[in-house]
Amino acid sequence: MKIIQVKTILTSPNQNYLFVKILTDSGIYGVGDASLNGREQTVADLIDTYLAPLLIGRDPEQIEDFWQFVYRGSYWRGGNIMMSALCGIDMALWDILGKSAGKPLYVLLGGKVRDKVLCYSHVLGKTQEEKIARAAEYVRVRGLKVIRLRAGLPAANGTFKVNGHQNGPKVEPWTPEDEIYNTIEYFIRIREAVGRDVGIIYDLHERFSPDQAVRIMRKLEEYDPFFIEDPVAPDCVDSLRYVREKTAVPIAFGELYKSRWECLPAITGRWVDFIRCDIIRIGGITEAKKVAALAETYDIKTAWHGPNDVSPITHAVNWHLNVSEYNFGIQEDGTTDSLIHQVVTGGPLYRDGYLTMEARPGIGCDVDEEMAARYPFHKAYLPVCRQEDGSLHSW
Ligand code: CS2
Ligand code: MG
Repeated sequence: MKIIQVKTILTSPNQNYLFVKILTDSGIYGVGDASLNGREQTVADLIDTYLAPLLIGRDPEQIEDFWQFVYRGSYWRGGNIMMSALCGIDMALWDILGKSAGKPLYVLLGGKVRDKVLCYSHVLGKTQEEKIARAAEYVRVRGLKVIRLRAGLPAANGTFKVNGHQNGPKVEPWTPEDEIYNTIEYFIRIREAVGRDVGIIYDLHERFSPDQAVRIMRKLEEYDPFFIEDPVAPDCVDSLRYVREKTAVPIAFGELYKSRWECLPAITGRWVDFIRCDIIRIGGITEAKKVAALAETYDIKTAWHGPNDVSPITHAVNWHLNVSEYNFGIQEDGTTDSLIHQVVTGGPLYRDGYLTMEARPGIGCDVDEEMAARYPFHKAYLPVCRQEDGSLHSW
């Protein structure tokens, strides 16, 4: 089998996505997700200009070799653009392998070790009051066992939108003292609303300094968070260690990591309880199985990033990893946006607190190119945060 064509597909059903389709001379093709919110066009250009020509004529079954060839062979290693591009290709190659073997991806990864994939959903709503009411409803009506929250300053009008703006980033205010207070108050009210048996996750979105994160987490200890997500920025590894040493709250970390080497101190130091890389950002399935194996070695569970700005293809890959990994912890469920399901078919669906998926050979998804063309891509920016004095802060 030989690769004969590599296509990139940009589309925007409510949200921008980038897909990779790799065609072979056998008639089998594979699809992958290379979406990088706010930088989709750049990733597509990298694939079209540099990587696609390297794939033509290659054996699609040499997945590991191509990964190493791109990662090490280009001398300039990694980064978000390169790893997202590599992921789109990596997923498409695994998809081809599964289809040609007639086996679902999870079988290629070692087979099922569980029947159910526990997931958590983000509680949406404009105001805190609305979110508190919704949280209780999610549990009662939708059967969620674990929910996730993020306060969002009232001044920011509840916005934490990921499908950004076309003419430049929207500026959101950031007042840490208000946010610390809000987070603590909001968490306690949610705990009262849903009771003791529901898991509550809180996303701090890498926005706090280590001492601010510790202040929040210590106050929340007695309210039993399932975990606190991304308390500090990943740039300085000592920040995470500082937080870990000062609080007993479980920590999940890693949606901004770009490789297994970036995860390494957090794993070997046991500074996290859950590793939650975004598998697009670390270069796909080939790298995710290595991160999972490293984490297993240190008794750390996985909680792969799964927002709605990655497509159902990635949600499906997450599901295949989840059912075949020994050290699976929980899965973020971002599968609810409906328009994308017109473009990508076959992804997992939410049911009663779990993600379920009908297994088919390969990843099990397909991209409808005609549908994708009906939702033309347009450049969009993620928001930025500025503090009261005008200075920029991590979003
Ligand atoms: C978030 C994401 O799902 C999450 O945990 O942190 O929504 C993140 O903000 C987006 O993926 C950014 O595009
Ligand atoms: Mg997050």
